[in-house]
Amino acid sequence: MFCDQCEQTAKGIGCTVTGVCGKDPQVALIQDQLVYLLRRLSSLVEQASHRIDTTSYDDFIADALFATLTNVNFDPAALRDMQALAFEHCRTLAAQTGETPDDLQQTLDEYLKSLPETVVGLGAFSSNRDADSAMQLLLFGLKGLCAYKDHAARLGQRDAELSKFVRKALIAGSQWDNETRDLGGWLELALECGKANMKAMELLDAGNTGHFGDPEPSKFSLGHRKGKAILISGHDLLDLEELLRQTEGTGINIYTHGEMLPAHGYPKLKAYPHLAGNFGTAWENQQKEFPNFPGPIVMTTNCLQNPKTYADHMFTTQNVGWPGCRHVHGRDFSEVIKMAQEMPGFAEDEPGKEIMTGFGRKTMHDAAPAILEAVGKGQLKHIFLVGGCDGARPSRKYYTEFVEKTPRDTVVLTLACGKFRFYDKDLGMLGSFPRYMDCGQCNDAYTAVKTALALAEALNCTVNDLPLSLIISWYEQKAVAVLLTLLSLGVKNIILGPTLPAFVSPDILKVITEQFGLKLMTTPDEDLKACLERKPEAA
Ligand code: FSO
Ligand code: SF4
Repeated sequence: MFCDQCEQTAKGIGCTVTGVCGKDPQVALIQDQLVYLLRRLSSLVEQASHRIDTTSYDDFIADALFATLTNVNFDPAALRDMQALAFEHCRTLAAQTGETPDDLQQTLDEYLKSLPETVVGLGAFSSNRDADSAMQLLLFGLKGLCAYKDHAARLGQRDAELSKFVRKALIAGSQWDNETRDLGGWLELALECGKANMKAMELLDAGNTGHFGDPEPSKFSLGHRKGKAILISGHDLLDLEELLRQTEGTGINIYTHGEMLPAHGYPKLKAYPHLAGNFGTAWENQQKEFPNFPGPIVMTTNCLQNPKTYADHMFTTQNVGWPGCRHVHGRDFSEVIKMAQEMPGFAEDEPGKEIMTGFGRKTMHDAAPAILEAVGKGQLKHIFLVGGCDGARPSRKYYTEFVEKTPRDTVVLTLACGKFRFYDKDLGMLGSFPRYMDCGQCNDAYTAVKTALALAEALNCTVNDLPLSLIISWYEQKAVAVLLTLLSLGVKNIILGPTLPAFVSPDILKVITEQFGLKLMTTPDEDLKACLERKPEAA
């Protein structure tokens, strides 16, 4: 196997023996083959799009590509089912044209055996390191985009142009060793992926706020209540809503974990009195924290880790999978609820610290005039966006230190699971603003971008002229998609950490650093100083 798609890739080069994440060579191969099948399917869907409604195929492509993202699906049987469905879709569409091409006249096994070596593991690269690297940047950004697109579609939000872009990018990737594009062409496509990802995040924002209301600043507890309990993690708020609905009146309390934390800011979700609080911290601490939870655990998306000691009461939903874990079909949580009733639950009430979330797009938009006034009066000197993924690397303590060291006349916006590095620190207030404002999940980078654009527009300047610095932590491919979005919007001087992606070649890194001023994190002190001393571009 060869996989270098995430930040924890082995030796900073690639996982070749087995994945640091727990993905084994068999699963890696099935996922790579699935990506290839999705490329093949994309070209057939693109042809068919001129004569039929391709929505269901486009939904499938996003859903299946999402399953190949880091820490989503480790179940060979479930992934094989997706391969079979992809192949079946290919044959159905080909048959409609009246002439089935030779490759699709084989069985799936024959077809997979005939795939070129370059497909399997992407380890067999072409001779052009830069084109390979740009192609990976595009594919990984596309995986992140498809995660958001898939969530949005589950909430009824779709966009035909976005689907068309996904097809185009997948088709382009299947021609990458034919030198169809030069490096500039590939990078252009990667930035186009960033723009398309902005659309995907916008759709997801519309889906989430349309269903659950606009997030509002809200407190939630890190403690727990006496009684039966279910823990739910991941990003799928619809799964959470359905679980809340099905447990109403049962006496079972529901606790969020990881990226489900921002649910506490959504009016329709926090209205359920048995949404009791948040348990645990970021995804990488699951194996340490989950054995202490006295009820079943539901994983709705990444980041799933090997449930070594608790697989018997771990459930997965949607396109998430771990072999041996029970899977919830059609949002029917009855098995989870039954297990919660049989498990001990919490023996005692334990009040915990209260934390804030819910600084969503509308709240931030409404706060823009006050932010501008505070900036104008010199009361608010700088806004830091410290957000992105968390991960296991010890150097990530940088983010805790960075936030702790931010001066008192600055505020910190955050999003995604990177917040767990500092979410329980008391940063106090700056005038009427809390100094710590949680905008939500990783897809709520949309909120941060919209806020920055609104501030820039009001001041008649660019985002790069604002007293704003972006300190981004990355781990998996959604962060790659968000980074591409920021670059596509011309956002400069981002500080990225904890390491640079292994798949970025020196030449591509040179382009990105020269054009966008992207920097690798150094020390909290050095980076803070540089952010605070940076002069606006227009000055
Ligand atoms: Fe984190 Fe995992 Fe949301 Fe990612 S839980 S690392 S960017 O999947 O998606 O922030
Ligand atoms: Fe390795 Fe990350 Fe790929 Fe898992 S997803 S195999 S940890 S590079």
